[in-house]
Amino acid sequence: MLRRPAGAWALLGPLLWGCGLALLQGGMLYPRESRSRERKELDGLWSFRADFSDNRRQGFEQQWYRAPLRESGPTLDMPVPSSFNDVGQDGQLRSFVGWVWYEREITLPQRWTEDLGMRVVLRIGSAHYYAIVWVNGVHVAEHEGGHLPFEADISKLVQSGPLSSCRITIAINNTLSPHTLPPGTILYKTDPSMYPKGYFVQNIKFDFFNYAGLHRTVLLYTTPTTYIDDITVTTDMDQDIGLVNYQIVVQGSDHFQLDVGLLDEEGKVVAKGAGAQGQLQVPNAHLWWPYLMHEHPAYLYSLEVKLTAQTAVGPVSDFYTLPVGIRTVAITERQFLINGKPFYFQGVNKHEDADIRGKGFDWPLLVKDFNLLRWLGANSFRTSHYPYAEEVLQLCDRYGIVVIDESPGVGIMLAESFSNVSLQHHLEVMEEMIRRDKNHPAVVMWSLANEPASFLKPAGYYFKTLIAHTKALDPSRPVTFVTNTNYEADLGAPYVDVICVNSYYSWYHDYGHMEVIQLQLATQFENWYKAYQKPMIQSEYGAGTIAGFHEDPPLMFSEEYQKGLLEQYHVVLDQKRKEYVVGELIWNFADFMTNQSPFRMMGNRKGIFTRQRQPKSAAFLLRERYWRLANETRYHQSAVKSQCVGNSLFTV
Ligand code: GCB
Repeated sequence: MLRRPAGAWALLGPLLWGCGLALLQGGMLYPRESRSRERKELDGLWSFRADFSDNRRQGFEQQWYRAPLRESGPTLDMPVPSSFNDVGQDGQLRSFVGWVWYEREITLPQRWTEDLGMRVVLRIGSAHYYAIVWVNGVHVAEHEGGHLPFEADISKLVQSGPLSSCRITIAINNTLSPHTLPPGTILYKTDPSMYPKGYFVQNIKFDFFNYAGLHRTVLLYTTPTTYIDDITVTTDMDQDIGLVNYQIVVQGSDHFQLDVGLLDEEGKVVAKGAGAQGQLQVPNAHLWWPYLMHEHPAYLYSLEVKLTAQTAVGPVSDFYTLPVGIRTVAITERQFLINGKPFYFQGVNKHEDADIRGKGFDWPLLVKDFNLLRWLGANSFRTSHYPYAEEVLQLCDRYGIVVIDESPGVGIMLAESFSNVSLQHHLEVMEEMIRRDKNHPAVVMWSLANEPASFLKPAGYYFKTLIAHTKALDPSRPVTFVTNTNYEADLGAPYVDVICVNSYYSWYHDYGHMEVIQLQLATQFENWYKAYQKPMIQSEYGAGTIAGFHEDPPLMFSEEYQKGLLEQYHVVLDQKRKEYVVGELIWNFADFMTNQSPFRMMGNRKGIFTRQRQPKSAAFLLRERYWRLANETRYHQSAVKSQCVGNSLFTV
């Protein structure tokens, strides 16, 4: 998190980004209620204004954060969480680039403002892309990056006077530069015969709409002033004894006691410990298994942590409960092992994307997506192309859906985006991401980037450094990035644990010629494997398809073509998965919005579901395939049985 005066930031102008962020300090535990913690969600309507002034700096020049936003001009009602782009009728707001301002006035419970033994924290789940936050006109936080949470301790501010009301102002800039993640460039168009004065566009090198706003919950939560700041859990197995290693960081006092207990799903304590770090041993442990790999997948224990401390204001306790899945992850030259058994990623790539709300978090959508995933027989997905909401990973933990957790390193193409400034930011983003997601059993691999220009000379050093750093932060998970570079030219591939390759045979070339797919795909796998002897994942493949378009013989964009193309891929995947291919992830789970272009018809149509989550023919094809693949492993028998005979697919 970057903290520097808002004024200094504003002087840099709206379209440039600062660099050299300081490394984050402290934990980023998901805010859970407990006996010692409360939370107050600030979802709902906020006041909103986009700064359409020429330099986009009027908000800073007039200090819109100093007084209620309505006093400095007209405001709109803006829902949170949501992207701001698609909720209105204004085309200019849809494509707005620069600073937008959000504001919410709230009343705090009296206790929160009076109890000096209480810490009040403001947490912003995601603000895309650069955010500055004020409370009652006082600058409290700045953050770079659109997909990870940040916090500000606002106790002093809310406890300093008689006021129980609190005005939160958040200015957000969605501009992308060569050093942001994802990167982008601002292009000023200066030909006066074609463009008005000052005209500029935001160019991007990625294929999804650059939605912006407060995409996830904004909330306040409390802890005691001496509190559990961070918990790190790793797990292992010794025969049938589950090993849970924990490390706890406490802030606020050096004199405290920590007690931990591990509870099973029945609430029975199965192990106990004390102190800031230790190992819990669980005889006959229930392992966390992926969906369809076991009759009782996704077993979660609860790690209950109790902190007691003596402070100036008396004895203090803090309680935090963390779900824990006991599982191991390992790779060999040809396999991806979960709990020592070969795991095959039969899954999808997703986007956080839907009508109207854009990238705004939405529970009904989330539940629908998980129901579709399980209907499909998918056991995994990649968070293409950025970290998803924490609630998504929580559901993955609960349902056994395995995750390749991807950073926002998408579209790293320019030489400038491999510079030290960019690398430094990417290192910090990996820290933030690992700090947030490290305890999810569902997360089995980190993906650092999607389709970077990894053939450029600086890419070798860039990925070597980034991968080493990621492994140092988390030695327990394999690391990859997703490539579409030729196997001989890729300078980052030597450092990854698993080779993830995207290819679009018979789509972006050899249009309409599905007969070449098998040869080209087999060649792709064989070349990569010969060069690296590492397990491989087909991390993207697919075809654009307009739901309801039918052509037989198949033509591009018809449902028949999408099915036909997938079937050709599956022939080769079925051969190679017996050797070293450990997964296939379809592009994409659902249609999604992109920038406007003659190559995109209302967005990218490679979904096997429409943007409204209705199936295309390919969804049924894939469903048949995924359940058949599941059938071939021996760990899931009862799951498949219930799928075949039961009314509900979700009894597993
Ligand atoms: C890719 C990208 C993905 C695109 C997809 C496509 O290789 O990784 O972001 O959306 O191709 O449909 O072109």
